[in-house]
Amino acid sequence: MVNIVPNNIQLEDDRTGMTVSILKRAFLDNLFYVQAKFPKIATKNDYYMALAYTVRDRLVNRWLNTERTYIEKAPRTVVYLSAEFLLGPHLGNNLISLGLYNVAKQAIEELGLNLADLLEQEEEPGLGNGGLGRLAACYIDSLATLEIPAIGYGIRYEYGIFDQQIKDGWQVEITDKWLQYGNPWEVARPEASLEVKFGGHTETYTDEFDRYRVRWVPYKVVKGVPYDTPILGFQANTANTLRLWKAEAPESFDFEAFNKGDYFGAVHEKSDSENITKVLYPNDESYQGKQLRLEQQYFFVSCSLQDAIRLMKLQNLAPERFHEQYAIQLNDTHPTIAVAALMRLLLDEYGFDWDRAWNITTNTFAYTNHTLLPEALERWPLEMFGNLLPRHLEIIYEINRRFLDRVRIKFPDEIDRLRRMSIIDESGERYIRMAHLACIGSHAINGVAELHSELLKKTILHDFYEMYPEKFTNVTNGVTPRRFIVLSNPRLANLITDRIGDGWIKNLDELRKLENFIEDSGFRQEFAGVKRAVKRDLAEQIRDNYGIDIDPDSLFDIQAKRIHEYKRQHLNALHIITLYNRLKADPNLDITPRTFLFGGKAAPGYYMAKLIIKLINSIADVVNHDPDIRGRLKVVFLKDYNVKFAQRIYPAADLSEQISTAGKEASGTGNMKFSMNGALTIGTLDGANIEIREEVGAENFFLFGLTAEQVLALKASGYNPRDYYESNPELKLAIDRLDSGFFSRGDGDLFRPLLDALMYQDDYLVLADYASYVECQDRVGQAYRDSDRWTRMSILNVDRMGKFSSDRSIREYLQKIWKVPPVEIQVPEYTQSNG
Ligand code: Z2T
Repeated sequence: MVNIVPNNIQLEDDRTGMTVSILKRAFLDNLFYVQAKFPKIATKNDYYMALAYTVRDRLVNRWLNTERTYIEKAPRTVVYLSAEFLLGPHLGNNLISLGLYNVAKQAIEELGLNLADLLEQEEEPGLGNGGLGRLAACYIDSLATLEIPAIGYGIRYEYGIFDQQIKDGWQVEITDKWLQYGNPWEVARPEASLEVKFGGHTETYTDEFDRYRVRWVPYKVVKGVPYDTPILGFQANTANTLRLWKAEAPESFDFEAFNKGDYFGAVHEKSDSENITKVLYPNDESYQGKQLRLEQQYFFVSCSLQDAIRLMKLQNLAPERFHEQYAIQLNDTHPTIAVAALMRLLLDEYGFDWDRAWNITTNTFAYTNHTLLPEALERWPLEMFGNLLPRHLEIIYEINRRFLDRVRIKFPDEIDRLRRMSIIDESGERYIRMAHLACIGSHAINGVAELHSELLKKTILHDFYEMYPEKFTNVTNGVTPRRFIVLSNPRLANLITDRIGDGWIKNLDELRKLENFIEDSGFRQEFAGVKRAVKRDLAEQIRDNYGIDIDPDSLFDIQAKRIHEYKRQHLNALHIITLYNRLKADPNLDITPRTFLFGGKAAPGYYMAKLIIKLINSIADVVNHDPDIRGRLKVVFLKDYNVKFAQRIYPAADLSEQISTAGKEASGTGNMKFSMNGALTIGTLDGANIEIREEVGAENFFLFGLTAEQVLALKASGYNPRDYYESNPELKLAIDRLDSGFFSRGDGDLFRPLLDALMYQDDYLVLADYASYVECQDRVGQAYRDSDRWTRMSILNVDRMGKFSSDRSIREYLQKIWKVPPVEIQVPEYTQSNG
């Protein structure tokens, strides 16, 4: 119970004071005056909110200093355009950035509360699906830490990624009401709202200089309201802004008059506008050509570009300098309509001629591709596109006409090449190919890991590579060590800092100093002790939430990521069945005890992924309850995997499963987070796994499976999965047991679609890689028995993760693409007269 009223407050209104006593006073003040609660009736959420406001008060001065500096100095600015920002909870991260974590912990404890409980209370903004959205969040963290002027623009989804429940082993989706108790980290700026047009038609007219001009007469207008969230740099004065747009009905659209007293109709139309930012589309790597999704994309892009131009006006800069002022990164094709939208603004609103507008546009944009999977490539039905954005369609036709002229010049008499490269797919129903628009409208195109960038040039973007080789580059992904080590694994962070100081947090390459301690058995023991303690914590949480006892000394073998056939959670499942079968055949077999943990959401419409979740839960039911197993194998599907939970998972892992079919995982970023926390990887030569292995050394990485090249060759030579089934008795037994209903209470049909896909198609070569995977897992099991050797390998994984800091990625983007220098923000001093 809160009962201490701190004394010795020096400044009645101090909002920058960060001592324990000032924080206590501020916390109680916020509880009373903002939450309007006294301790007796305050809920845990009230306490969370009181602390959140206490922290927010202490970052506003940096935030406003940053904003003022950017307005005054008008520095060149990175704009990160992304339909997703998978931020995760803010409170802990902000405490760390401000250097307030320990002081706040003490203050909260002195008030009789517990910081961990309050951190747990925060509903995370799950405004993304997975890796792509989380990458955007890591990148804005690093941009602020590196003191780069930057703005993140995105969508303020009212409902983020769904909450996952498991019923009878199946995934059930629940709406994510993340805003229901209020969001203390955002500031609405209704005064900065903008209007976005949709539909209607275009007209031509001649302007006062007798020039031919086009005007767009829309069918409807939607208002975009910005909500700003501060993004603090770590131990920096920079606090950049993440500006997320909410759609509302505009006042200027007089619904009352328009609907002639039809009150119900007017309200109905209002809710129509608000639908645009209602909900995040929960598909990670497959697109559905839904009009509402295109509306979301155009809505936030239009708001963001208008906003960027408005800021230039405030800075007294003319729009012809747009490309000098902004480097805009397109996070996949989702915001790619920006190419046509900027052209429209420059041509129709500012009266530039085509060549000038095009020069500005292509010098502004750069495009990051995040997948090679063909089902993820966005294509909009031409008719839908034209109905929604008639002027943009005209502009895209003109971009395409001029582009194809150039292709004809570079590659004369190649009709097929023109057909392949056109922005318009005319092979059947006509579509707009957004990746083509992105490549043509950008000066740089990058993949997210070395292999991925090479494959882009060789496969889906090959024609564009031949056309514009100079545009292509690679920037390997990275993750922020602030959230994924310091915040999520404080025991490890403290141990590291104890030995090498805290420079590594901003300069992750300094982790290499740990190598000096590898022969120090005291250090190795402490390191192993950290892992054991974290595993115990997780085991306790799993016992509390699932009633399942797991052995903290067993090998924690974890696969946590979106559920997808290409990520092959079912290959992992086949291995579990294999170990189970071995123990059933010989109950006294001496195997390494393992706990298999899974986490991840399936796209609601992706039946096979949902069946994989059911499969894992069904195996768990049998394995966890079979007395012959004697607890040596445990399987748990952890529901509702999200950023908050991920932060608990990575530190507790011994083994990180990165087992995608080679050539399919563009990069992966979970692989980096696990490794940073001392997990060893079992993985294929795919995405960033290759670079992780290069860094940690082949001897500290469990490699298996076909290479990307071998995958292609095998498919080309006529892959027959049944051959693998017939010739491998363990594989055959595993599949037969599934087929017999052994894991589904006798229902031999339950997993039929999955088994058929494996036996007759197996697009992702699960059966082809099975033997290699199981053999590799056997080596993992053996290695774990030599715990000192394992600890050495684990230490070397942490030690050699420097490359995978998102700070390194951002430095590469800055050098290769953005060319934006840092701007130091002056030390904040709280003043009343800060106008
Ligand atoms: C996504 O998370 C990724 C790619 C997508 O392609 C879409 C989504 Cl939602 C359209 C992932 C990749 O699968 C992963 O390999 C990569 O590490 C991540 O993006 C960030 O680049």
